Amino acid sequence: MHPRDRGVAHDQSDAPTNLADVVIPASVPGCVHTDLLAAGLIDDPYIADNELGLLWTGRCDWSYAREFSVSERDLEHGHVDLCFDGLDTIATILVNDVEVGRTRNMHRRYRFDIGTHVTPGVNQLEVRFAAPVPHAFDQREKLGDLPVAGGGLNPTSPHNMLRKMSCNMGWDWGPVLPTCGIWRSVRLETWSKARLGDVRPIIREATAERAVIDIDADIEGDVTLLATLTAPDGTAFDATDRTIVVDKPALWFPIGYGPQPRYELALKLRDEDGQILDTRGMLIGLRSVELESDPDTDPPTPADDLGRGSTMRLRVNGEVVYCKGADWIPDDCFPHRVDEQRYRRRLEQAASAHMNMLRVWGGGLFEDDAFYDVCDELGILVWQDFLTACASYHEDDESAAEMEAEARDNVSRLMRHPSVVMLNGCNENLWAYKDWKYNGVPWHEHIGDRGWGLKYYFETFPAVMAELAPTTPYWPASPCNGPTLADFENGDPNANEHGNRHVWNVWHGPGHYLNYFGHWPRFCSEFGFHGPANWPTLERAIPADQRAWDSPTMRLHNKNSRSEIGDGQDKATARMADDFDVPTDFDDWLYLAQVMQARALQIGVGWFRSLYPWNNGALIWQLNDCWPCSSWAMIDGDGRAKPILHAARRFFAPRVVNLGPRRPTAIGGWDQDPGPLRAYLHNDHAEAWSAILRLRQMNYAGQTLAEHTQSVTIPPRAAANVNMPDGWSHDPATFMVAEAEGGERSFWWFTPDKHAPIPSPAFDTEVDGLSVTVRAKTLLRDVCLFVDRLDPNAVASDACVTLLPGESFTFRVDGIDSLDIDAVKRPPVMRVIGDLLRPE
Ligand code: BMA
Repeated sequence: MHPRDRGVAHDQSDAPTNLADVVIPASVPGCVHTDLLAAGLIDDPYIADNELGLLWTGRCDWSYAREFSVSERDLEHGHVDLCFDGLDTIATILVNDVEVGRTRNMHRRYRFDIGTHVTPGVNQLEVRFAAPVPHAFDQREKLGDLPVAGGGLNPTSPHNMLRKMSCNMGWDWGPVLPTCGIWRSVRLETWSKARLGDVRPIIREATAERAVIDIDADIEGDVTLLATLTAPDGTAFDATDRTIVVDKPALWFPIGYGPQPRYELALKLRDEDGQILDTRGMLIGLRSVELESDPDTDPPTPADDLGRGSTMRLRVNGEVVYCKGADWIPDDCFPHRVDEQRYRRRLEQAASAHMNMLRVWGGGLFEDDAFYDVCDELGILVWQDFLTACASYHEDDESAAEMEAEARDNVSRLMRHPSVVMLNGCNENLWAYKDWKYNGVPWHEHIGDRGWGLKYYFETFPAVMAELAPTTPYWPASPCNGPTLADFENGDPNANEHGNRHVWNVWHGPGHYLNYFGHWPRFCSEFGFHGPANWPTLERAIPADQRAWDSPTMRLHNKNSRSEIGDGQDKATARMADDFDVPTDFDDWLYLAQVMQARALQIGVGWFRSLYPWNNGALIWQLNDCWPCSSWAMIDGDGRAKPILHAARRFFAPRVVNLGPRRPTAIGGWDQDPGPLRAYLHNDHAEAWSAILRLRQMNYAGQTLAEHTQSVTIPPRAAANVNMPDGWSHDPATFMVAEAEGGERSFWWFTPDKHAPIPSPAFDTEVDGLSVTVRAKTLLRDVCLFVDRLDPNAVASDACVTLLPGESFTFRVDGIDSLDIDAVKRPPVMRVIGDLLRPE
């Protein structure tokens, strides 16, 4: 359908009176916010404090209407289906004023046969949406309150009471913008004898020798399904009895493990007269995938014995994949604005930082196919959550039927993608049941003997998977200590030794980033550290008089929940004070806050990789943002890479060296000695790594005080470690460097910058076209080149680069025609930590 005719109107009080009963042109796909914005009737909710003036939008009923035409020929088909790919959320559909259906789930596709309600010529369609927010409260009234969390500084909303993107009601990184509208496409489909619905290629086997694919499909009508699979080289394989066997298949691999060939699956429905009645084509990839959760037999780590537990690791085509990546949230509060190009841009940013996995988080969406198509193409593995997050859910018949229908619909739609390697029952719901409080009362006490969602994670979802995607792994929760109900009942869902963990004990806990060394997860699917958005993003969203870290508008654009330290801005500033004297200047604050984020995740990821093969995954919370704000995101709300994304390119690189303690040690702060140190090498590469490892103790003047070199050979996809020599002091006036010839390098600092004898920075800068070379004469820490200060579209190739005296580094700049040489050499473009320390 196309936007036309009567468009959107709202009919409820509580909204600005000048908008009562007005008719507004609507876009489909779209939502009321973006239509109101396009009509100039509201201010952009992402700017300043406009969000606060728009809460009424979620409390109004809205109606979409238009005319559409149907021909005699359409009607001859017998079936005239009105197909909605997404209705947000509580909708009544009327055709020529006759109700043809009701929906209450944003996450499902709907199809209504309206053949008997239409006539040749012009017909009327109306979709009436009931206000989502009152509906959620009404449901709570009707079904009873169940614990819910996640909203951060936003008011707590019962987002668990309706099947709508949870974060839409406000999250601890996102505003309260409850949308309403026809958010995905809508069309008329006419057919007579047969129709091909979803097609599910089930990869029964995929080895270098052969692949066996069963074609499962939803078919209406008495017809034969014909299937042909065409290899990238053009060889075609026909199905026999819906099974296709491919000899010597070109297997699909995650990025860093092999290529991503895709096969074209062509499907046809043929009737007994040989007539083709429906066709479909899709790209698939041939790979096997297993999620291993096995008890340890031997201490599986090169570090000291961490005890026994059970693995959590993913095998693709028989090989364990070390999962490096981040958690994905909806890229916009108005998700219909995220098109293929924007997905591609974001996913390429992830791939550029060597990420091979994204977890699509359960408080968001089952994304559009375009998202998974690009993941297929790039080799990014997708861990897809079922959409439940930080809450408990009713299990009454109606709620359960809705949850099952949603699961079926989306598993059926997404399972064909080779990138989709696992589905996961929920986000934090098992953990919350055991460990969290709701209004001061433990969740399990509040819930009592009522259903709260366990049935979905351990019965409904696995049953749907077994039926529709039997070869795609399923896991009950993130975090979760094992695949069975008994694991949940008898264990700690967020354990180091079993399954996957969320390490929130650092940011939401004691805070100092050195605390990451106190955790030893088998697979860490969430851990993160705040950083503000980049300057042009803030410049767009924060009015000039609010550009201070503690201004009301900066605080409004940081939804992190309040703790004893204060809100998210206070927390970021307290963390900054771990390493620096907190500056008063906003530019300085932004730079240091972004550096803190990059440093923290360098430590966190570096440590988890040091624990390989005990640890098999590090997913950072969170890759992206949905609006301009301060959050844990690596890419800000306007799509700009924060320095952390560049740091990630180094700490997620296939080969890394990391310094750390010899075993997990909770290091509370700089005043605590880490104990004996060790250099850990992780070779996440198909080739063996032979390197000369150079260990040094240096002073801040750049002199080497002690040195040790040693050759190491690490087999493919393996790890090794070398102890720092005994007898090297932990003198705070010194630091340690461990490096291999490939440029892999790690530093260990014994004291924060604010106390370290960091010399006043001395360096030369050479600008050659769009290349900027920095030659260090002194130690330079965390050099950044914020070229987006010169042009909002300009980007530099790296950030947070640390150089020893005598070393140089070249930044390449893109997105700008030429560089202003003088401006490039000084703040706020060129930033070096030493500039911000007190002159001695
Ligand atoms: C976890 C996530 C999100 C949240 C994040 C930061 O709870 O699953 O709900 O945004 O931590 O607090």
